[in-house]
Amino acid sequence: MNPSEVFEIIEKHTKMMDDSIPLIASENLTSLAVRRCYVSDFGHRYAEGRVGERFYEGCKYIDEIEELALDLTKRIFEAQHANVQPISGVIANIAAFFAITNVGDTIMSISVPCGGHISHDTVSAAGLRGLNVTHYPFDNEAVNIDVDETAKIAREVRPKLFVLGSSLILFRQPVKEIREIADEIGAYVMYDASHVLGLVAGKAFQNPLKEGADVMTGSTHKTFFGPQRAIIVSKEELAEKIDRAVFPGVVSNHHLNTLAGYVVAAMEIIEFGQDYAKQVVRNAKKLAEELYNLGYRVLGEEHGFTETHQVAVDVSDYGGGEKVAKKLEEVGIILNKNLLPWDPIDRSANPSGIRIGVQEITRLGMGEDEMGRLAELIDMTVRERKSFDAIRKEVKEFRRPFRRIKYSFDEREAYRFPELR
Ligand code: DSN
Repeated sequence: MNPSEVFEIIEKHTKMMDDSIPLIASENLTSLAVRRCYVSDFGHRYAEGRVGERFYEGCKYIDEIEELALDLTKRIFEAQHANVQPISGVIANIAAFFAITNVGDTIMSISVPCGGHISHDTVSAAGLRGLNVTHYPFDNEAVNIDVDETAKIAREVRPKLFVLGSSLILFRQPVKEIREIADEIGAYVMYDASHVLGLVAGKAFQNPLKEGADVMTGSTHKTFFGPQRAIIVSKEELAEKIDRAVFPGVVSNHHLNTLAGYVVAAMEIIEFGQDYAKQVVRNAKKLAEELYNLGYRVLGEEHGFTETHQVAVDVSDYGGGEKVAKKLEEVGIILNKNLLPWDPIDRSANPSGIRIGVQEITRLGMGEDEMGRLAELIDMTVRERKSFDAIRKEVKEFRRPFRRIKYSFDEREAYRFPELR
């Protein structure tokens, strides 16, 4: 056994990613300033409990960081209450379910083929909480919830909670309309903003809290600039229930190095988030148009293709999502196969679609000018217009100038990594 084996594998992975075009919609890069926090002593410590009410000594500086995290989160999302302790999006969702619902309650959520996250369903967090799940009726062409049909079903099943937000999310969702239905039957509204958190923060997408949601959960590493963890923001009246559901409910210690990284990311979002979010949406729209002009079935055609970082393409004419995603991986274009609204759930091994996210390449500095060439590289591969060896070289060449992380303080100030001891 030799630890250098691990570093060799990490090195190979890093080189692979450096030579690739990263288009997984749930990923992003962190700045050097954020990474600087990962390797700090915070990663060795415990801070169970709330700021100022810890179960361990030695937490006075950790408290300063968590206090900053809470203040910045409330400011960014214009929220009455924040909890920054969940260590992932699913943990945040489980905590929210524990805070708002009881075993045996019914919730409404978006089905996985229509874009919903597994944690909104019985197979994951909702099931762990013992909830019954009714899926929203969905308008496949609009790639969105059918509000009129939802109202009818909701009056019958009387859900305790409406869950909004998705993993395949192209358009704003009808938060105000769902709020009205919820008020009629006395239900809560929760929005899982994991995918769009950075776009909400950058004011390029709906802020669910301002449109009537009671709670918003979200992971902090997709369109937001943070390390992998999550937040819950809510109305003040739910504060105590949410805090108790998080600790001692589903979190004991909460990874304090990434908490510090989250604070730096929140500062980056305040400084650069609006420019970034606008550029992300512009890039996604441009890429969708380019692919459409090349003859691909891009979802959301009648509605401008996308309002987020995502583009969804039906590639069933080319062997389906599995085959296409694997081909693209061979040339260094990394994305994922995805169920589309008309796919049965048991097609998840080879769904009709692919999902493309432009948030990471935007952080690397790509703009609309690059989207035409990116569409061309995707098309060349899917339709096998050249040898994959030749395309792989072109992909590497295309990626070469985009090395630095933009929309960060890194270029203004030098953040030296601490001497490790
Ligand atoms: N399943 C992840 C995705 O959207 O890629 C989110 O957890």
